[in-house]
Amino acid sequence: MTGHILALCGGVGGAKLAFGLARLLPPDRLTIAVNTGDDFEHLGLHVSPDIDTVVYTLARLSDRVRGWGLAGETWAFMSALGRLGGETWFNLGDTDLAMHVLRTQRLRDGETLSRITATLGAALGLSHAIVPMSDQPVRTVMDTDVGRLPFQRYFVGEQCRPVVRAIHFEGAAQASPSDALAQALSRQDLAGVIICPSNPYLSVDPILAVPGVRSALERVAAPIVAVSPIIGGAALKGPAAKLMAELGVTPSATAVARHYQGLLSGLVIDTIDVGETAAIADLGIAVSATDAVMTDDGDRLRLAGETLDLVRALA
Ligand code: FO1
Repeated sequence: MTGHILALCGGVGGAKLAFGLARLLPPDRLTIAVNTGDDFEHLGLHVSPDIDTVVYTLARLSDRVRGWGLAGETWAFMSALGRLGGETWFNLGDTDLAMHVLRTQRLRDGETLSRITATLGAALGLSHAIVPMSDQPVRTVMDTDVGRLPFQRYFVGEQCRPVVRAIHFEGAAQASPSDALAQALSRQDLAGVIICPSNPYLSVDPILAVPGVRSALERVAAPIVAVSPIIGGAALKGPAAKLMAELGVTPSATAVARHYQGLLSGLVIDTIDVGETAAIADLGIAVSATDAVMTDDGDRLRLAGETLDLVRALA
């Protein structure tokens, strides 16, 4: 297959597939557009969790157990912060701090998040394009049974315990896609779009909420293929299944297919969900069933390869 691939990506699960895609495709054939709805200001620092998870994962620096942050991290800053009575509900590791301090300083100097992400990625040896969905602030906010919560307060502070009634992407209406995302969407040689196995509601919907993204995807002639983050009715990590149930949706691969209906031409599901093939096919979406759990680098490469195979088959 020739041509360019655009991957839409959130944090941990998405980053694993992005790692596989980056191993299989040269830098000039892949753009990884990342959710920034989880971004927030904390202790005066600009935190971009999903961008950092993708950058650290591709640079092979991420903590494989936590999924976020750096391997071998130390937490002296957090201890000192706690001793002084500072906020300790959100953890910034000692080495991870460098990323946040530099990003914050450069944003204050007027650089775009796109440019900062490119230069910090390059400093870590990355040559693939990891780009924010937008250079304007979009903030995910949760309406819950305990009130309105900014995303990280819900996710980390409250450990996703509150019951979610609705999700908002503040600022989305005023935002525009980053230049690199807009360019990828309008490339003549776009061979496919891959929606990584990230939370559809929390990680992919913010990208689709940026004006122009969904409509551009609807016009894309190339196949759009998603990898289901729901396996056997559960999410491997994170609150996707709990959230779907709270929003009145039974968590399943079929529900993921329905969520993206109108965009998708193909869905990669786990073999455990193969019984859902007919229901998904009824939505006009082609199905490829495989082992969709990514435990090691081999799994990441295999699943990325199988996803590209489905893109190729649907072209
Ligand atoms: N997740 C946690 O569960 N607890 C944390 O204290 C935490 C800190 C943190 C710091 C930097 C960063 O880039 C990510 C961090 N995350 C933490 C992960 C983050 O909240 C989530 O992975 C995403 O926002 C959801 O995709």
